[in-house]
Amino acid sequence: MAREKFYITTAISYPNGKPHIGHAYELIATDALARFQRLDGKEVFFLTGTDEHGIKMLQTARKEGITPQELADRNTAEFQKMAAYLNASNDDFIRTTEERHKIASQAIWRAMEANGDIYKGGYSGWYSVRDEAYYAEEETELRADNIRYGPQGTPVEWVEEESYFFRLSKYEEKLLKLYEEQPDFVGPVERRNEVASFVRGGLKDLSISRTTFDWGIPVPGDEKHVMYVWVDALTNYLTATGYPDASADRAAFWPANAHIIGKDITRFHAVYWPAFLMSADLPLPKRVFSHGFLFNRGEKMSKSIGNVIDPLAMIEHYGLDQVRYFLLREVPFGQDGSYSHEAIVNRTNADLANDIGNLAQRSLSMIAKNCEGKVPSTEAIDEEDRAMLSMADDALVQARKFMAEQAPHHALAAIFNVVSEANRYFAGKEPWSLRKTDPVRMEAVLYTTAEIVRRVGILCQPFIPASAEKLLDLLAVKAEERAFAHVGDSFALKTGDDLPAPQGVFPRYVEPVAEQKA
Ligand code: ME8
Repeated sequence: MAREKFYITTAISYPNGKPHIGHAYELIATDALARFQRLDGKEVFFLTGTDEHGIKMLQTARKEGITPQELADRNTAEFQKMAAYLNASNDDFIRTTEERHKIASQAIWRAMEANGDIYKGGYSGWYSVRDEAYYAEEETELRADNIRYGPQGTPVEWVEEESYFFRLSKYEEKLLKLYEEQPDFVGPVERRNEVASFVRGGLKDLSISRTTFDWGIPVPGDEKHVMYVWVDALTNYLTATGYPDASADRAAFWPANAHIIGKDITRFHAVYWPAFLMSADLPLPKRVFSHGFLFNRGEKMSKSIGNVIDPLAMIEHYGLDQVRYFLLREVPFGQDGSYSHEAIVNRTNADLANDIGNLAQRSLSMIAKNCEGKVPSTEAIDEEDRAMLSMADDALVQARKFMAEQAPHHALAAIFNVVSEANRYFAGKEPWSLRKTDPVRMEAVLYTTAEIVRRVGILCQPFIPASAEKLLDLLAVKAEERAFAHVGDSFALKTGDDLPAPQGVFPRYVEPVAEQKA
C-alpha cells in the first residue's frame, strides 16, 4: 500500500549574512515535525534552502565588493553547514539561483499570465539610485539644500518605470472565502485574524517586476524585467516538487501539508502565495503556520559567553540535543520566546539529566548489576506495571494530535509526563529493597522501567534524535524497530536478551570555572 505523503517546508533564508538563532529555531522545529511524520509511517519530503535574489543581496554584495553570486555561494555554504550541525533531516536544499528554479518561476509566471492576471503598467515613487529602492513619500524629506533624501540618507528622485502587475485585487473575495472555509489554512489563529482583516481592508494589484536591477529571474518574453523577489521566492516550494513537470518523481508531494515560517512573512504566504496559486490553477497548501520570534533577554548569556547568538557556538557550548530540546520545549510554538543561559541550563539539568537521564541510568545500571546485563523477567508483572506501560502508548496518541497542530512543546510535555511518572513509580517501588525481599518483583519493576525507557526513547527521536538513538542503543533496540508502530507491547523488550553496558546519555551542564567569574 502506498504510504501517505507529507510535504513540509521552512522559509528559504536570505543568505546576505550568516545564519542566526532565528534560522536555527525554524529549522529545528520543522525538522522535529518532519521526523515525527516519518516515524509515524508517512513518506515525508522536507525542504529548506536559500533565497538568493533581490535587491538586499545585491546591496550587501556591493558593500563587500563581491558579486551577488559570490555572496550567495559563501553564505549558502554557511546555511548548509548549519543544517548539518543541527542534524536537520531535510531531503533537499533549494537555492533560488538554480536552473530548475528559473524554469519553475517562469512557468508559474506564464500560467498566471495565461489566466489574464498579469498586465503591464507603470510603477512610480521616490527612488534612490544608491539604495536601488523605492521609498514612500513619508519616508523621505526635503532638506534645506532643496534635495529630497531617503531614510538611508541618500538622495531620491521621482522615477516612473514600467512594471508588470499581478491582479491581486481580483482575489479578495476568494481569499476571504478560503480563510472562512478552511479555518486551518493559517495558524495560529491570531495570524489568521490578522491576514483576514488585512484582506478585508482591500487589496491593491501588486507590482511584480523590476527594471532597475538585473539580479533576479528574467520575466519570460520581456527580459529587461526581473521578477519581484517574492514571486520567485515563494515558487521555491513548487520547484522542489519538479514543477512544471507533472511526471516528476516528487510531483505528487504538491500541495504541501505545511509551510513553517516566521510571523513577519505571514502576509506573503497567506495572501500573495494562495492568490498566485489560484491564478495558476494549482492546489493550495493545506496550512501556513507562523512561529514567533526568539529574543535574547537573558542578560547573563550575552555577558558571560558573548557569541551564543551564533547557533553553532550555542550548540558547541550546550550540546545539540540540549539546544533542540530547550527551544522545542520552552517556547510555545507560535508565540514569541526568549532564551537565556539559566533557562537552557535548567532544562538541560532538570528535564534531560535528572528526569530522563536518571531514569535510564538508574534502571539500566541495576539491571547490569543484578540481572547479568540481560533484559529482566516479566514473571511478576502486575496491573500497575501494565498501567505504567500503557501511559507511554497514550503519550503517542497525544503527541500525534499536538504535532498535527504544530505544537511540539505540548507533545514534549506529554512525553515527559510519562518520564516523571516513571521516576515516581521507580522510587515508589524501591527495586533496591526488593532485591533482598522479592527478587522476582524487582525484575518486574526493572523490566517495566527499561521498557518505559524504550517507548519514551522512540517517542523522543523527532526532538532529540542523537540522544534518543543512544538510549535505544543501550536497550539493544533493532534499527528497524524504532518507528512509532513499534511503541506498543508487540515489540517490547524480550527477557534474557543481552544489553550493552550502560552509559550516561544526558550529561549535566556544569558552569565552566572562567565563566562563573564573569
Ligand atoms: O524572510 N526568531 O528570509 P530571512 C525566529 N527570504 N525566526 C526568525 C527570526 C527570529 N529572531 N528572524 C528571522 C526571509 N526569522 C525570506 C523568506 S520564504 C519564500 C522567503 C525567520 O532570512 C523568518 O521569520 O529574513 C523567516 O521565516 C526565516 O527566519 C528566514 O528569514
